[in-house]
Amino acid sequence: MILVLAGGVGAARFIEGLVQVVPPETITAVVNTGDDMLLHGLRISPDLDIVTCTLADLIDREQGWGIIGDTDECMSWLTKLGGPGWFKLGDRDLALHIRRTAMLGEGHTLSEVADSFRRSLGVAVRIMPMSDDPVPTHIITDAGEMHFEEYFVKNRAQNEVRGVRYVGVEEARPAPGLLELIATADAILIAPSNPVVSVGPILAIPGVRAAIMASPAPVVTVSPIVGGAAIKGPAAPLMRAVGLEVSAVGAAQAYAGMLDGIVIDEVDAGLAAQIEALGVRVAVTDTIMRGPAEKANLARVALQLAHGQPAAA
Ligand code: FO1
Repeated sequence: MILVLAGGVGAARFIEGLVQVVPPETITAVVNTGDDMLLHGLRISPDLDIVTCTLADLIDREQGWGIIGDTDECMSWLTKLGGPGWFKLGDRDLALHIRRTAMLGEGHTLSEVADSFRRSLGVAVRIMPMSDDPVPTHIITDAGEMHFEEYFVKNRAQNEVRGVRYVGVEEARPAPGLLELIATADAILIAPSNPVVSVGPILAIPGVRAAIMASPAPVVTVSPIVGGAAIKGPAAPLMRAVGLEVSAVGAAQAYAGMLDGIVIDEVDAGLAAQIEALGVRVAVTDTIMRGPAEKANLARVALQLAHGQPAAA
């Protein structure tokens, strides 16, 4: 079984590559829920929905989030009635949040909801949240402390970042079965996601980091930083705020002590020796996931690196 630690868009695209090279039933995605929030009284789980809808081929591919062909009738009425309009929820997308809120209200766990959604949408990859307990990511900025989505979407990542807090993480429990999956995985792949606000929350759940360190499975990541910049999203200011260099070296350092290998982009080939000096194996390939062929190649290279073979880029 291959375990993927996943954020949103980058992780979803990476898993689209993996399903081309190994049977989808052998993959489990453990997804960040630090971006989850309550809006309009509804439970929103952006990364779970992005991974599920991408693998179901229902995602709006231009945005990387939201549902293809969606409309905004409900949203325009919500704002007409004085509701917040900064986080766009399409009519089809709203069905996910309404159904999730209803199921949670009936006593189901978030793990059960995630599993039910992926089965209903025909996704063979197993999808689970990092925890059934809420652990919202807060960004500490010059304008105060705020939820990640408030920083990222509402304020367009304009505030100066001073730090990051995973609220309530000390009391959070790993999702049921997660520690056992870590212990028995054949490989643990850390998707090309933001190390601070996507993978960081997963690793901060008590017991998860220790289980990964104790697992015999090789741990391999794909750098989300190419040529000193994030492929998507606010990785740069967030990495800087926690003292990480915004580079493939910084991406490797984010997982210090647990990483066996990292796949870096061709433009960063010059950093390979510096990363290898940290005791981390390096594979160099094209990491920009433009289409199915690039995604499959990236997945193949990551798996080869995990299993100790030289990369055939
Ligand atoms: N991202 C935006 O930049 N603006 C939005 O209005 C927005 C709405 C949204 C709705 C549902 C969903 O599942 C994701 C949505 N996202 C939106 C993406 C999301 O904010 C982030 O990309 C992830 O949280 C980071 O992985």
